[in-house]
Amino acid sequence: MAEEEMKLFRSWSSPFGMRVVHALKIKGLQYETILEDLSNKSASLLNYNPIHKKIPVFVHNGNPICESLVILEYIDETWTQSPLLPQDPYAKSTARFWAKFGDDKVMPSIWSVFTSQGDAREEAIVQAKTNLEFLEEEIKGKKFFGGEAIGYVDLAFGWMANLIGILEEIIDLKLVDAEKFPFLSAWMSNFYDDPAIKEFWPNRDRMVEKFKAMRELHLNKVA
Ligand SMILES: N[C@@H](CCC(=O)N[C@@H](CS)C(=O)NCC(=O)O)C(=O)O
Repeated sequence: MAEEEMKLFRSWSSPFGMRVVHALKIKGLQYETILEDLSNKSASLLNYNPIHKKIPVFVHNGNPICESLVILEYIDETWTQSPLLPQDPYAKSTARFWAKFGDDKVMPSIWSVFTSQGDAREEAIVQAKTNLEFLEEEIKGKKFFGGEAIGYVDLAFGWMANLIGILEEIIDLKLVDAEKFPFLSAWMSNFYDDPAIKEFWPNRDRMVEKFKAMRELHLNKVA
C-alpha cells in the first residue's frame, strides 16, 4: 500500500481536536500535528475548512475532512481495527444520537451554567442537570458508553472528563457530584485515566487560565 499521509490541524486546548487525537491513538495511526493559533489562522486551515474556518481538520492523502464527529466516522471506516462504532445499524444510530445530544444539548447547557449569573444561572443548572441525568441513565452499569472498550460516544463526551472539573473549580460549583451521578462520575475517571487517553490531556493550569479568561470575556460582553 502506498504511504499514507495524515495531518491533523488542531489547537492545544480544543476538546473537539482531542476527540480526533484519541481516535488516532486508539487506531494506532501515525500522523503530523499542526497546532493552530486560532487568533491567527493559517492559510492552510482556511483553505481546508473555508466554510466553518474551525479546527479540527483531518487531512488524509490531501483530502480534508472537517467536523470532529464526521472525522471520527471517517477514521473508523478507513481503519477498521479497534472499532469505534458498532456494526449493527440500530446500535450505530443510537451511538450517533448520543453524540449529537452531547453537542446539541449537554455542551451548551454546561457552557450556559459556566457563563451565566443569578437567576439565569439557576435555570441553566436545572437544564444541565436534566441532561446529565439522561447520561447517567445511559452509562449505568457500563464501564464505557461503548461497553468494555472506549468507542465513538466516549470520544464524543471525552471533553466532560477533562473540562467539567476545570469549569467546576472556576465557578466553585459541583455539577457532576459522585452521589447524584455515580456512574457518570466513574465513567469520567475511567475515561480520563485510560492509557490511550491520558497522555494527551492539555496542561490543567493553562486550561484553568484560558477558561477563566473566556468566562470573563463572556460576562463582560453580556453585562
Ligand atoms: N462542531 C465542530 C466544532 C469545532 C470548534 O468549535 N472548534 C473551535 C475550537 S474549540 C474553533 O476552531 N474555533 C475557531 C473559530 O470559531 O474561529 C467540531 O465538532 O469539529
